[in-house]
Amino acid sequence: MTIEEFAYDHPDRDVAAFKRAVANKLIYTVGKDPVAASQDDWLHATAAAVRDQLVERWMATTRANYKQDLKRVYYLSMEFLIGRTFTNALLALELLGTVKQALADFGVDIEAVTEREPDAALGNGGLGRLAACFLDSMATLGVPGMGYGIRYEYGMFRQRIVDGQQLETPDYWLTRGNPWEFQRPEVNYRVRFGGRVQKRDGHGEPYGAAHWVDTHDVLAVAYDTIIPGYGTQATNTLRLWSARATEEIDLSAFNRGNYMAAVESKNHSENVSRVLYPDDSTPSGRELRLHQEYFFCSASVQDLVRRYLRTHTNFDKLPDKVSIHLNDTHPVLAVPELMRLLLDEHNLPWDTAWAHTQKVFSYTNHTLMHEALETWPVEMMGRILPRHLQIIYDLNARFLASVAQKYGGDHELMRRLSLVDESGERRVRMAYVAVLASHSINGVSGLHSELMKQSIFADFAKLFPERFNNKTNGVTPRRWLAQANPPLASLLDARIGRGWRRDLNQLQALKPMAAQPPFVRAFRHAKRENKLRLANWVEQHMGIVLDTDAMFDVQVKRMHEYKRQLLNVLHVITRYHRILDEPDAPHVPRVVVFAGKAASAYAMAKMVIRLINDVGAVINNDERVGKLLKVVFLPNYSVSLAEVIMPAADLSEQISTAGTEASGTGNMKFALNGALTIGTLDGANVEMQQNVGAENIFIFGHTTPEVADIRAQGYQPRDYYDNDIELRRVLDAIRDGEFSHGEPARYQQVFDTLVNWGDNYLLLADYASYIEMQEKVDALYRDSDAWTRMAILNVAGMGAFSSDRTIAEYSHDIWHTKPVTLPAHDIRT
Ligand code: 4GP
Repeated sequence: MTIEEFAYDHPDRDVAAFKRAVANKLIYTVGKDPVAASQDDWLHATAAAVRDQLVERWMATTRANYKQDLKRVYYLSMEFLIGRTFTNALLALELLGTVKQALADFGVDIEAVTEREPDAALGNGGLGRLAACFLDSMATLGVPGMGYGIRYEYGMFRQRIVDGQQLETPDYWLTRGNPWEFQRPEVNYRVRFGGRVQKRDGHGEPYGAAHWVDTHDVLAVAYDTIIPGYGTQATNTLRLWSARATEEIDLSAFNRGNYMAAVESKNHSENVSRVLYPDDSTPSGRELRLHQEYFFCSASVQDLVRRYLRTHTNFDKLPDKVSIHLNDTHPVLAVPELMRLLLDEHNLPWDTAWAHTQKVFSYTNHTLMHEALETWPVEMMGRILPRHLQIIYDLNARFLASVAQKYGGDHELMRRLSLVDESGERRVRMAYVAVLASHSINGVSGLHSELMKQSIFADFAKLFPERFNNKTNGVTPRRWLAQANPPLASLLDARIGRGWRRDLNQLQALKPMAAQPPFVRAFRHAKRENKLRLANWVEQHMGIVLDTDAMFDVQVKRMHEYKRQLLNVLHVITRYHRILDEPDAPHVPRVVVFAGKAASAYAMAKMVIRLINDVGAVINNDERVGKLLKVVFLPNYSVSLAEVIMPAADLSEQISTAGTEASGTGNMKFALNGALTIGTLDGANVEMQQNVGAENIFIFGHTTPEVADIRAQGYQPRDYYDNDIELRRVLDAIRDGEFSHGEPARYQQVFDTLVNWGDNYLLLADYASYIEMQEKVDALYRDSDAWTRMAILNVAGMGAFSSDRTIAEYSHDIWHTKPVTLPAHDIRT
């Protein structure tokens, strides 16, 4: 069903020619006889044939970028959560139908082949997936951009659920090779660690140039992936760095029979790009993380400076030709690294180097969560990156001197603004380095950008108000609608044309169609197909049969207390109790779907996963409940699984405590695929409400200022427990082992967290309004036409949430880039 309906290739595409190309690749590149080829072999052969076509565009774009001497944007990110590439590439090339037919002629099913491709899961969550959407939009808009990151050998861990609990296993995604990347052994840079700093003769102190000596070096080797634009020839590059030892094995140790010692140093060096760092709540491996951050920053900055110097003889034009964007603080070491190169290697005076640096850098903040705001112990940084620490000190001294000049000796202010936190173990505040070095600092939704100015950067926002701005996130409609949702995509194509792929505002044309019964039916039919697809997935992978008439109520995202999956569980249990109490009442059947990974060291998040599974086990096996309620936790949430889940949702749960979710992007993907949102006024939900209309979204709960008030007045969660009988029954059920019979005390801690230990994220304060809103959701679902009309109006209102809009704003307001000019491409839009 899916791919067939979606195929829309040029009629003159030559299936026979493509077959020859694939057969050639299979035989001469993969080295397999077609009669013996596995699905993986077909995938590799087909990918190689498809890649050839991308390469032509790629080279044309690169040539044009050089010729037009355009300003380039370097998007530095520790994470790129790309997912699969195969279908995305076929859609970009408008080759899906051709390839499907070519493979079918060989007796090969394209969907089976597609399923063999592993996800490139080089990211933890929203921040990494946003980076991937941005690459897609930059290419589509012709922004001369390049992503820089790390080629982790092991991406995001695979999650298995065993006895209801999360089990992490390594994700070795490169087992069968990666057909999309080009290794560039000749593009390599020496990245230095440790050692010590010597003053350089003839340069004045302070702020002079220096020699960094006696270092331990690691090589960064480039791997390039092509990022095709949609409906354009423009094609960009994602360059990922892999660590190589500068010296191969120690042969003398090897000859002495000491095999472990022979490879030890090599392994040590190459560990730098081995594993994606789990995330900030894991204390272990901090030092490795610092190595990773510097490793990719140094290689990237060396690379972009080298590229600049290919066409320039001095640095005067650097700010006109180069923009470096910091995706959160993880790449902040690029700041002192650029300064080091300009000062120590290219002999620029400090003031010139710093002026260039400030014009080149811009920074996006993605979270206000305290634990995610990076700081590095001065001791550690001094040991691993002594020259960079020195540069940061010099920056700080100059900065604080200028503050003192302006505000007199306000020591308290200086203490707050200092790049170094002196309050305990001395630590470098990486976000402050980013703010000081950047001409633009943005948050990722209107609300978040405001809160950012009022909270973590309050003092800086007063000093440099002109630097702060907002860029609300977006998602790429190519992957998140065209690719993920063929039934809806082909319906839209038939009714409003194909242009929405590049101009999502065209979805507005759907508005009047919400009143047309045939369209409403067709829309519902598309949703049904998607629900069936998800139900099949669940049956195949989990053996649970879902009723596709039931409302699919979905919460998928990282597991975190602030995202409040636990509040959703409280609602589920409330429903369960109501069904048991009143078996004959007209309950609306629901399937409650969860998916998401918990950081391995985050005990509470893991406990919530277990609770969801335990609650599911009880409810799903309770005959009294039957079809009225099912609870499923889908294992190993990933980009490719999200592509199955998002289109199938009726209800999207975006229920974080107001003021905690920077933006959210899942919220956008769901609404774009025709789910209705139940959510708080948090992150981009606020702007979604404005765009789809307050009457078309289920908003509940306390607002950000109300949350602040409740906290200021001394929040007492126990009052809610004492005064709300239904809530009390739910919490008691958790505490008393209703869902953990063998071990009644298993969830005592969950109970205590909410009732006795302060309920940090105000679940109990929002419970009543959440339940009330869920009742309204049920009432609407009973009227399936009204529900579908509202879903259509949601899709119609999502034009603003394309990452093309976001990137156009970054490009215009922050990077000041012009698109590359290429011959018009003949894709029909
Ligand atoms: C996430 C934020 O939590 C999410 O609200 C936002 O939509 C996303 O970034 C993209 O801006 N942050 C992270 C992180 O993923 O690691 O801090």
